[in-house]
Amino acid sequence: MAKIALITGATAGIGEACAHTFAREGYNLILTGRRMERLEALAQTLNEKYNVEIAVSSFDIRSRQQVVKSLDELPDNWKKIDVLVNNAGLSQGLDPVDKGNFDDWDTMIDTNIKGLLYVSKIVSGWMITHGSGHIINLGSIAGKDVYTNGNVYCATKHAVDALNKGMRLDLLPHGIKVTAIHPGAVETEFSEVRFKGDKERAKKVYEGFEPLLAQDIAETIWFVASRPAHVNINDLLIMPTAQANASTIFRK
Ligand code: NDP
Ligand code: 8X3
Repeated sequence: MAKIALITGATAGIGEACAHTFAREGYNLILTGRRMERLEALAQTLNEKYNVEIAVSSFDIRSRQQVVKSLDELPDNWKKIDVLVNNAGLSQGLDPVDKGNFDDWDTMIDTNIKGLLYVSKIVSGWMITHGSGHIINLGSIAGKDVYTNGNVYCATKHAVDALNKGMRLDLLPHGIKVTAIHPGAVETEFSEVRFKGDKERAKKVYEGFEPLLAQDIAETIWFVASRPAHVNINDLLIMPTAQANASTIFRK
């Protein structure tokens, strides 16, 4: 029987690349995100290309009610999840703390921390019932380090780092693997979302150096997910060659 992966935030960037990679490897997939039309188009592409089964579920991960209802509604045979990729996340704004926007802070905290927790609680419960599973959390270099004006986004990713360690401890007796992947700059829709649709400003973030691609992270996540049963990669930091830490990028 094919294995199942649930990937949150599969409508763009790293999540979408993970969907392609896991489908290529023969996984059936549950893909989530708010943009249903993108989920449906991706499901059709993957189904045709790789002949795998795809379930899509559209919900706002910030809403506890939507998360619980949407996951609960999945048919029972889709609830034996082998891999959960906790990928949905975002940044909003890049301002010093005195100029930060309360709504942006709520959005980042509700998405990156609380949304990840809602999904993890439900899916880890299913994994415990089935006696196996692997949770892969998308942290960031921003969860290891802090950069100017990154304040709240960095705090949310530090929280993911802590939750990754906490989940690893809590799920250890159940044989469930837990991993955090911490990328540096990856060119996706991330900066466009951070700068609220300002494409020019977003493009500048990746000028003068070669950023990571979503596919680089997807292949790394696949490597982590495909280790033998006795091997767990707890924590992995992956950077563009031109980036040393959160705030030092060598630009030509
Ligand atoms: P993208 O903006 O390209 O993709 C983000 C995904 O998250 C989308 O599929 C989006 O779906 C989903 N998402 C955002 N908010 C919500 C929400 N409220 N409910 C449900 N889904 C949501 O960004 P990336 O692919 O770059 O980011 C993926 C993860 O990687 C994030 O956790 C990010 O913090 C992390 N990361 C990114 C780095 C980078 O440089 N790009 C570096 C380090 C970490 P939709 O809008 O359809 O809901
Ligand atoms: C996304 C990368 O450097 O913008 O987590 O925080 S960064």
